[in-house]
Amino acid sequence: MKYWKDIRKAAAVCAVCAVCAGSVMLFSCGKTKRTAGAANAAGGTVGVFVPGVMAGSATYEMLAQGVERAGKEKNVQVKVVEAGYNQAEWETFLTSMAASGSYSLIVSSNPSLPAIAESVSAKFPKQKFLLLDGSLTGNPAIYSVRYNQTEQAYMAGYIAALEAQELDGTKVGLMAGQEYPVMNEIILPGYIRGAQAVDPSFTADFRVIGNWFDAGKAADIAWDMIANGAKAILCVAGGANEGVVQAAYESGAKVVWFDTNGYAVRPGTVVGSSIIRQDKLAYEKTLLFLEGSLPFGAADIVGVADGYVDFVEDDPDYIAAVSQTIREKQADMIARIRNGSLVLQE
Ligand code: RBF
Repeated sequence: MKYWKDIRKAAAVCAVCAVCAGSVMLFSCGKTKRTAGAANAAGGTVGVFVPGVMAGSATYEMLAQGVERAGKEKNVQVKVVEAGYNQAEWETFLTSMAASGSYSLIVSSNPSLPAIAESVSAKFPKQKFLLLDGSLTGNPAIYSVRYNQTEQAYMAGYIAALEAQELDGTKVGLMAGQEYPVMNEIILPGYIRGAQAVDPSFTADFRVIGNWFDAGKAADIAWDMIANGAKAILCVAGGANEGVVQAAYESGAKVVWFDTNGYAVRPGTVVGSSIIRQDKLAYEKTLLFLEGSLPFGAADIVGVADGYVDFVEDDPDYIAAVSQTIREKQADMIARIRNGSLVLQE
């Protein structure tokens, strides 16, 4: 967890500026993407804090879509604000949003947000937060819900290994935008576990780009992974994923997608999509807030059995790209998770 402490320390320095600049910062630093719905005096505006940019990052696009759908349904204004890729600025940015007093609720998503929101909450205890894809209990102003990413990564590792076997390989790859505790402690181990359930001799080549946008660097690294024997690569790198797909396409390797359905990105190269239903979760939890029943202080986890983590098996591009034998093996494994005979707890 040291990583987040460092980020928070850096952000704390900037927080002084935030107090001086007040809400002006909010509109000068970041980009207000869109405002939807009519203002509602009872509900106030719901703010979506995007820690990064939406383009290329499916988790953030789904987040905004879900919140906007709930806002529209309840006639509540939703404002989506992109904080950008400079993570040292995020706390300052979030502080400005809370300081503005404009938001009845601030919704955000990623595993670094609980620590940042908790720090902002200490200064602005009335500000309510809904955090997805992160976890924190005990703060009466924060509700969080995360995904069972052991399940999500296991399903990705299983299909990656089955496809690698077809190409006579015993190595799979994982390309991450950056390292963070959930990546190192949950996603990577879950991925390896899935691959080794196919064959215990599988190893994983884990690489880190250092950002969530550099597709050129991602392609260079992917070429190196493929040259070193990785036959299928899981991408968890936002907009940089495109570079991995290009390298895999040109070299005959395969790609597994994370968070959304990615088969259409490159039919025949993308052979798996291990997804989260963040749009649905964001919609439902925002609606709960607008109805006055979001259980602040609590933290939940949702997975395959609840329908928020899944593997896309019915896409025609999946069916065309992956042999029936492999699809049946993948389907059997998923059925075992669904019926509880394969338990992947965190
Ligand atoms: N995922 C993205 O797709 N795009 C991003 O810009 C992005 N930025 C992140 C920044 C931090 C500090 C952390 C911890 C994660 C980030 N993620 C990003 C990963 C995302 O939250 C999630 O873990 C993955 O999408 C896997 O579900």
